[in-house]
Amino acid sequence: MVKNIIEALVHASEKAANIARLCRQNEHLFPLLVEEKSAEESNPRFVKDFKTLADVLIQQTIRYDIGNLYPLVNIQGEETATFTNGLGESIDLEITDNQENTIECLVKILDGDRVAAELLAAEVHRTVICEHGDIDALPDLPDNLDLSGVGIWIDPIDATQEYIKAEMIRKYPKICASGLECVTVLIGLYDKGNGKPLAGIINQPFNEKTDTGYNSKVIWGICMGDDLKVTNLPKEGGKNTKLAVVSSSEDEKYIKALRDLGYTVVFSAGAGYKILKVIIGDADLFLLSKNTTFKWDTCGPHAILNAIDGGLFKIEDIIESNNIIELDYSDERDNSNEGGLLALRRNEKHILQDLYSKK
Ligand code: 2IP
Ligand code: CA
Repeated sequence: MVKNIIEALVHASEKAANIARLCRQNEHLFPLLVEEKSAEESNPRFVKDFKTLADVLIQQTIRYDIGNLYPLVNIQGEETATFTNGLGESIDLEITDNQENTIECLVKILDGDRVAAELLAAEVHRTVICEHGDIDALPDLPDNLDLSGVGIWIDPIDATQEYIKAEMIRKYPKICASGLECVTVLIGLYDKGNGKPLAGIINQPFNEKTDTGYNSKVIWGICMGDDLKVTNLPKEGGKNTKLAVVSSSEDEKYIKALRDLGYTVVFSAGAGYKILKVIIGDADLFLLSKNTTFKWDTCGPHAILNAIDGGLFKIEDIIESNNIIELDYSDERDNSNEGGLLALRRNEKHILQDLYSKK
């Protein structure tokens, strides 16, 4: 019996991390993940994109597990659940309580690869209790929390390219430029009425190498009004680093502005990972001027930032009109975070002013 929906989501994030690790570590599944065959050389009936299958499988598993416990909550994710195989058949990856059905569905998608289907289905139907993330510290949620008024955004595997390539480059002691460390599972809960993020989980499946594989790092945060702001982060918020993390494709103009303000600019992959670095205090800010993130990338991390009195702001509004507007999740027609973003760990509005003055 779980304490509340946040605990259920933490366990779901760990099941997602287990599936992500299995696909990389299992000798039968790993070749499927890395061998992206060209259209000519691949068997036309074979699922072309195993990494998308891993993504969809994780998303549908979280949907099923959480939907079972909390049927009122609206759950959305980055992926759609339909695959079209080489025969032109559309197959919906649907999870039910019947493991055999999951196997048969996966066998169809995987063109008869029963070994892979059974391995994946076993993980999907496993009961997972997350041992990371200090679940005992989860608070009670407000009695009046109406679950029909909340939505969930899932990014099953953020930084998919890093997940496939896995080439780790570490330029700063605590920040990777690329590699498996940049991969995260992101889950966010938001208020459908006002669009504010309410709670978030970041699970980093490849955080710590062990003798047998990897362990997760799990960070959660809850921000429900001024009275309930809780995370599992250490109380001490860390010192200022004067480090700014940005995407390797960031505009020169913004990089220069940050350097002029005295920041060391560190390039790194993964939207979720970069916000995580800000949350845990390895960087002071993350700036992204392009519209290349989506609600599933930011909802969960944003809630954790709010829980520590940081924020996620639209960079375009700051630069153009000195307007400080937080991202919100209310408009369900438009999933992209238009106008870029700036993630701040603390309520240090002077950084926004400084950037405005550099426009
Ligand atoms: C991506 C992923 C990329 C990121 C991009 C996201 O999500 O996090 O790494 O770009 O914004 O949408 P960058 O690494 O340049 O910041 P996904 O991997 O889920 O497509
Ligand atoms: Ca993503």
